Amino acid sequence: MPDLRDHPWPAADLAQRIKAQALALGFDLVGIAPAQASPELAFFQRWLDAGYAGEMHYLARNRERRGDMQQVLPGAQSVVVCGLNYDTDYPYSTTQHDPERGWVARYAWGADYHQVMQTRLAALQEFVMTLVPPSVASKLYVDTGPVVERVCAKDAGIGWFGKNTCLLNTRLGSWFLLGELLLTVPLVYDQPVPDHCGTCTRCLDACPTQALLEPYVLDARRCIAYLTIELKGAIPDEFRVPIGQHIFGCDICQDVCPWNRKRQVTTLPELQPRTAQQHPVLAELATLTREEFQRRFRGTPFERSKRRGLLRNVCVAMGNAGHAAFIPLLESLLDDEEALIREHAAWALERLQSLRD
Ligand code: B12
Ligand code: SF4
Ligand code: SF4
Repeated sequence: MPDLRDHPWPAADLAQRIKAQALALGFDLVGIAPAQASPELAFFQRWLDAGYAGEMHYLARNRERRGDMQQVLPGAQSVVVCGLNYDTDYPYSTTQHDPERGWVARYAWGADYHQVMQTRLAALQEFVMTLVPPSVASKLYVDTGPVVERVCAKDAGIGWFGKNTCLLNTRLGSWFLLGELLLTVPLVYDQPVPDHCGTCTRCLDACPTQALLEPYVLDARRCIAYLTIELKGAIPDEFRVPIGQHIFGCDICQDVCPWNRKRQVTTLPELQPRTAQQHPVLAELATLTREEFQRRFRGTPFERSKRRGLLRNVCVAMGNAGHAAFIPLLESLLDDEEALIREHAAWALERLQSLRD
């Protein structure tokens, strides 16, 4: 058998083979961009300067690297961007109003997507390495790397920036996650696609916390996804009522998007909803000990908020649900070991009282 690495492929053939393999590995979208500074990266720097990142200090810590792929992988020439559909055949948050349950963002209903994406990207990386000379370097990232992923994906022709800041694709709407493979080899590149938001402003109008300050600008400090997952301390008072029964993330600005009406669901077993995560019973979550939390949520996106963050959110949701049956549970949380949970339980009891008056 000849070693393919002795016979490097022409850029166009190589690009085609990489894309075909990405699809064979289960990705739903794939595109390739040159690893160069994109004009949209200027927005990222301005966004940080405006303070919209809140406590997500990791974004500012390596801001130069995020703006320059050469610092991430010296000699980088190409970025292969892969998208994974995570939509499943279940209703949108905007149609669900069960006072007994909390609402969880769609991406968090199954296994932790970082793992799901990483396994496939690593397989793609291995495949590419069988086709290129051994001197070619590569790096893969999903979410947590120093890469502004939506910008790479836009450059790779995967979709356009929606006014809700999500990347949208005509076939999948915005229900897809992103991962990248950086390579020090030139490939044939895709072209960005045109904007399809037009005059629509549904996402801006629907956001309950006015986190979308204007089209394409999200103040994370106001976003329910940030408040329920990334924020470690107390949820500012002004957002507790608008959060409603969201206990982990938020999809409202995607649920109302006309591009998400056409549903194409994933068959990947890892991303199928697990009942314990999808629409959990608030009363069950309120009584979880630290050990029970770990057992129930190991390997899931909930590990990020920890018990402390989740129960803080559960208190807020119970207060907003206006359900008198929650009173004894909230009263017992007034004695929780975590001051954060005690404070939010007290707020929720007051809120329930005010709803009954
Ligand atoms: C920090 C972060 C967050 C923060 C801030 C989100 C935000 N909009 O900035 C919070 C916690 C709020 C969040 C929430 C969510 N996130 Co998030 N998040 C990230 C992360 C780690 C960095 C994003 C970032 O750099 N933000 C800073 C802003 C400035 O960058 P940006 O959002 O990419 O915005 C670009 C455009 O808006 C454009 N732009 C800005 N202004 C303008 C103006 C004009 C005119 C134009 C044309 C363009 C433009 O340039 C910006 C870049 O410079 C990425 C992973 C990554 N490493 O990139 C995931 C990521 C963006 N998140 C993702 C997801 C799935 C979500 C949620 C749906 C999860 C949920 N349901 O709770 C929500 C969606 C909320 C929303 N409407 O964006 C996916 C997005 C997939 C997609 N199809 O778009 C990513 C890519 C993770 C992944 N690997 O799949 N997230
Ligand atoms: S995720 Fe929710 S809170 Fe954040 S911008 Fe969208 S609608 Fe607003
Ligand atoms: S709701 Fe409308 S404006 Fe917002 S992202 Fe979708 S199409 Fe664009």
